Amino acid sequence: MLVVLLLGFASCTRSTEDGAHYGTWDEDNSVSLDDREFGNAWGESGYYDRWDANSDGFVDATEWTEGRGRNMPSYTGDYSEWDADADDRLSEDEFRQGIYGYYDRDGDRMINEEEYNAWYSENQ
Ligand SMILES: [Ca+2]
Ligand SMILES: [Ca+2]
Ligand SMILES: [Ca+2]
Ligand SMILES: [Ca+2]
Repeated sequence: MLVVLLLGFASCTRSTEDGAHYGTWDEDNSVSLDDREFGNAWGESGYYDRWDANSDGFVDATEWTEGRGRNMPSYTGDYSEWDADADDRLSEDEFRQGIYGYYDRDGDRMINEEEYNAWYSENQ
């Protein structure tokens, strides 16, 4: 399993060398993405729009379940954990916090390049 992960990471690193990726989003050159920088990164890639299938500006539980199966099948958390105000829909802000929490694998509240590449490889 570790070998597979390493190979995946290596190929991902190669494939992103020619594109505008991690360095572009790290606006303050801190070598990590805070939640705002990370939100900009996937905002411009149309990531949220893909989750919000009916384009009403919110990700409801059905859309979330579909998105989870498509983009992060290994995720084991629950929709209610993302829906901070419990109105049964995720605003873009709630969604960003949820995604951010998922991809911040070491829990330091920053997305480093390795964590970013994990998101990128699962979502392009
Ligand atoms: Ca930064
Ligand atoms: Ca929607
Ligand atoms: Ca909500
Ligand atoms: Ca982190």
